Amino acid sequence: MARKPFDIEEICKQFSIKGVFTGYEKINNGHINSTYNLIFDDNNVVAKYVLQKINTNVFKNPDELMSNIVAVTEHIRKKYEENNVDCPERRTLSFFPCLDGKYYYTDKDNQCWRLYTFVDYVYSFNSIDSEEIFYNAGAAFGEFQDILSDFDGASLFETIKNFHHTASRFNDLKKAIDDNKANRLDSVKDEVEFALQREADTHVLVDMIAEGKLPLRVTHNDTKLNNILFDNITNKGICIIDLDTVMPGLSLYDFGDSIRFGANTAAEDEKDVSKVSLSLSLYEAYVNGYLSSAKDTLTDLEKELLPFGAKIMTYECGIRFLADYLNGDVYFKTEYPEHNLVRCRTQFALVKDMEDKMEKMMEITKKYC
Ligand code: ADP
Ligand code: GN1
Ligand code: MG
Repeated sequence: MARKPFDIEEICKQFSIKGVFTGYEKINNGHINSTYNLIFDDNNVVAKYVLQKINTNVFKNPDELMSNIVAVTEHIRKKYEENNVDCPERRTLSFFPCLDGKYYYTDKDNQCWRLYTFVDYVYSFNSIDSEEIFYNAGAAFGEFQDILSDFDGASLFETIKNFHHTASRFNDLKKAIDDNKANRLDSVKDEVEFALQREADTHVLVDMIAEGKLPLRVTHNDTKLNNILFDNITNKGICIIDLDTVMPGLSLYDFGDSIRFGANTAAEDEKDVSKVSLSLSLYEAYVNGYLSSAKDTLTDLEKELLPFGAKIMTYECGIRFLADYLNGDVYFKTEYPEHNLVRCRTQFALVKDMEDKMEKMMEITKKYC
């Protein structure tokens, strides 16, 4: 564990928290923010917090971002308290205001920081092969959507414009192809062809929203497995984190993104694409878990489109990685020059496998509707 880095200690002093800072640990899970677990000594009792540097290149308006997050977490906490659910304080994050009352602190280098409760006795996954845990993940995201069903979506700011507007993401890719900023186009001809062949798919959901066929709900929009904290003892998903993109959206986005990440037999950045496939048993476990808590809320059309949601979210993520590769890796954190391309290839391999398994996915889904 690292000891007392000057800047982190200084930042913590801006928030009203008790105890003496003793050390921190960097968490390297996400692609966007920078996260640190902090350890404090509060009269010989260990107190833990999470400090996160907000990526303001991605989230350009931290006031709007934090306003969304504080409102959503307060709503969730209140609901659990009203229903007398055990340990409501472990079931959603609590953010600390800093001395000027804002929920983030801007340091001298113009970096924005937020501080919130560390949830103890939990674990999170970057990959999974347990159907039971993936069932629990589905149940947790289904419950998250359910608990926000009476939250007024109109009060939320759009923290990233057109975040899951797949047709708009497709246009971003076309622009990245035209600009060819990083001079990498020649090396990605196959991937570009794969993406362009599926343009028609990019309009399906946005057209249905425009026609009023699919309801906008308050959704998480980034339902990766590592955005759930699982309780050490019960193995249930106890707390949904990474709330930056909670906005009005489709249930299909949340369902689809979970499948994209969690039901892949390989990691998102596996270099050997022959290892990539959709695990039908994990798919089934998630559908079962998700529908166990969200079945009564979803319309028939939403349920019918769940398999397509999984495919389109995987495709969308693939084109975002490809566009970022062409743009010179300006959005997602990368560890080596081809990282975004490797990620794009796994996503496209998974899309292909889902296309081959689409009928099977539809059959499985029907069983739980
Ligand atoms: P990013 O936006 O970079 O994905 P996250 O908010 O998802 O950042 O946090 C990254 C990781 O840090 C999570 O996957 C989880 O393992 C851990 N983490 C984040 N917040 C907490 C918390 N409050 N309690 C315990 N662990 C946490
Ligand atoms: C990012 O922050 P993180 O790592 O949970 C991204 C998601 C992508 C995901 C791909 C705000 O999620 O949209 O699906 O990477 N988040 C943002 O792994 O762009
Ligand atoms: Mg995350």
